[in-house]
Amino acid sequence: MTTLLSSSGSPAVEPIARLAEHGLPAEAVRAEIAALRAGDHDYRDGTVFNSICSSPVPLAAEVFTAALEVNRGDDRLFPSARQAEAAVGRMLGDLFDLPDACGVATSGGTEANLLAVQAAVLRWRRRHGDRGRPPVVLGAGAHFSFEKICRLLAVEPVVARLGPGYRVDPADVLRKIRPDTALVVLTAGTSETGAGDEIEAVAARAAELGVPVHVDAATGGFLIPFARRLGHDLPYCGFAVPGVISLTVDPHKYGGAPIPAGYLLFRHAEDRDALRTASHYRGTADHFGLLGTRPGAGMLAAYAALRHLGRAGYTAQAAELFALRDEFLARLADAGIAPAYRPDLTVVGFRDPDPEGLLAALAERGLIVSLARRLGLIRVVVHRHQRAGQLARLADTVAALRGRRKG
Ligand code: 0PR
Repeated sequence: MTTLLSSSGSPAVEPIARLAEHGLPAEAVRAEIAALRAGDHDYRDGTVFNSICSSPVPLAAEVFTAALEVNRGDDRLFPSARQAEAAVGRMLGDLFDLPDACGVATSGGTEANLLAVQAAVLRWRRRHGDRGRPPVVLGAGAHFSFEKICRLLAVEPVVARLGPGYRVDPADVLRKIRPDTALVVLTAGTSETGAGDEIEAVAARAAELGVPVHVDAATGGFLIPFARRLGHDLPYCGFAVPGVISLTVDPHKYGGAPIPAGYLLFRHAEDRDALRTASHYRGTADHFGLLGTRPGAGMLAAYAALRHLGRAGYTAQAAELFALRDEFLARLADAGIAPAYRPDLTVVGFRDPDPEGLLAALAERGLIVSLARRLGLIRVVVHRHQRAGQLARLADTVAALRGRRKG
């Protein structure tokens, strides 16, 4: 097989144009896969600074690979996955102060957010009928999954502006609520800046107005409760506030579980039940999510991560991540680089006169950071796969590149 060199300098496999009549020996296929994967980054190699996902805890990886055939879409064959899903739901419900948790395992945050909005739309339609686009108030920091969701569900997005620290401005959210608002979406840890919206300030008042709140804690769900336990002054995230009716949390982000593992929790069983689809076969479970055939391995592995780490394990992880973040911020400060905001969680952002140029120069050195385009910020995500030395090297490289430009 021929390998070419792609523009990024990594080997690229020659495009395969057809399905060959005769299959290749396993060794040849392995070689092709190795060539395909040669361009991939390894979380451990000190180059990945853009990702909210990481390598799973080893036990969760072991459980996942041993359960490759488990189809969550057929719980007569694989009752283990249903049981794992229910147990994960109860553990997450407990974490977010919802003792009678009722939820749905999902492929990740996008599907969980979609189902949350769909439940709100169904509720709205019952009250307002089949015509019109249900208005959904979203912070300007909401994840782009909501763009897809608004399009798919014909929902009208009403965007509230951001306040200090890139958290949504609670007063603007409340101003944007109308009598027919179907849902307010708040984010507990945005993907761009890690900002944790002030849920209590908004949800209690929204509840008085009769408007339900969905919390997208896909990114912050495995950080905020533990950071608060460590004494960090972060807004509460959970169901103890009236008005919060659903919450997205992704074990495959900071939960130590492999992809795919997302979860949507509902306060009221009727919201989940509104999403029910019966299968055509007797004895096969009803579906609440979007996907049919789906890996049971995801929930078995998430179960393993949650049981193995426990509250103490996640608290220790949060402590380590915040220490790494603070060392990184100190190293940037030594080089005269100030963050654009005081980070709530593990996402550090700073400005640069030529962000595109900086991004490209870092990529040339194999270092992957992101540019949060709508905010014009260079974005560095601190995660469990990094070591302090790797973040220090990144800070030094950024400083050197900026120095060179000035000189
Ligand atoms: N909500 C929030 C707050 C998120 O951060 C994300 C994903 C989602 C919803 C959607 O979740 P799924 O992607 O699981 O459907 N946040 C990451 C992001 O957009 C996803 C990601 C992760 C992208 C790792 C790149 C990467 O390397 O940054």
